[in-house]
Amino acid sequence: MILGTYYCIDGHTCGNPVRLVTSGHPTLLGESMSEKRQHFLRDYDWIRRALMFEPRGHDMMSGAFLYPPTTADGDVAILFIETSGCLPMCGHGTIGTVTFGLESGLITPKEQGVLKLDTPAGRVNAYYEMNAGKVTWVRLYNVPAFLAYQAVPVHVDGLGELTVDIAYGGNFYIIVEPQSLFAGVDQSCAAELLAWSPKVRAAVNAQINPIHPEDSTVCGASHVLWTGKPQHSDSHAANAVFYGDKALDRSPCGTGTSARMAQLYAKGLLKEGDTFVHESIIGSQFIGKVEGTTEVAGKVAIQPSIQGWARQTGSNCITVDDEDPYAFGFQV
Ligand code: PYC
Repeated sequence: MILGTYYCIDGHTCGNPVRLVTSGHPTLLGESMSEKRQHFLRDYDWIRRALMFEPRGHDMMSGAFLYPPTTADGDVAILFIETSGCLPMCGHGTIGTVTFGLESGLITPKEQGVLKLDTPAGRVNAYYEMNAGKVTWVRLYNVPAFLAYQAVPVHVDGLGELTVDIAYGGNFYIIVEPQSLFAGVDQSCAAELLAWSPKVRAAVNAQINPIHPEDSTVCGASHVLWTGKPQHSDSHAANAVFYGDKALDRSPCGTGTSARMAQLYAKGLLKEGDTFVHESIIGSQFIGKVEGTTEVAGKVAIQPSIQGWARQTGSNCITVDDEDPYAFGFQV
């Protein structure tokens, strides 16, 4: 029996996949996208697994469903799906979703040039430029980002002692800067990062398990952000973000860049108004900016913005048939 048929626009944001699912949306209960995300996780997570994992997806696969806005002034709501789960917020996913949604006519803005987005993490405004039916760039004003824990010593089995920071930028990030056990990100260390990251994440969550002070459903450090020197002279820094069980983000990671800017701001290394060009493991760039400062539950936070671009690569009609032994995906 066919359990679902999903039309999708496939593409990428600065190299990382975005699969915008345009049909087959389950009806989700709840007032806010955070509540709808909980309902999806409870009853429909099989759709995420079927569309993200092999044989229909792959380790890095990431996507989104569009929903009607959940706020009076919102244009559209986004539910993020990924191999790592159902994220509260995804920066590269937002840039791709906005691009493909506008280009295909699925999203109609109330006001040209800006979209008010309802995401599980909260309001995100996306400014964009469109030329001859193509979106040239998207700049998203993300949810407030903050440094949650600084200089946490953590013992990682098989690796040793690391010192990490934990910052929030729409998801909680474990930030690992170069130190005696880690020389810094470059393309040749991808295999090591894939092997170490799950251990670092498990050790940090066993010790701390961060919880967002305004939404306890946003909890646990889901991503590990390894930092390093950039390849391009116009980038300020490079990073490689690990997510799920086997993924290294090919984009510079929007929520990760927000978390990194919050960490650097808290340490006095960035100030309000500063631009921060962040590079991915493949050399693609996001332009981040500390737009302003605010507070989250009494903690200093920044208002980050992230600019990037996305391209469509094709369209897809995916079926999930319960007679297929791999209907709900697998990982090797
Ligand atoms: O761009 O925020 C992001 C993101 C999260 C996971 C992968 N990319």
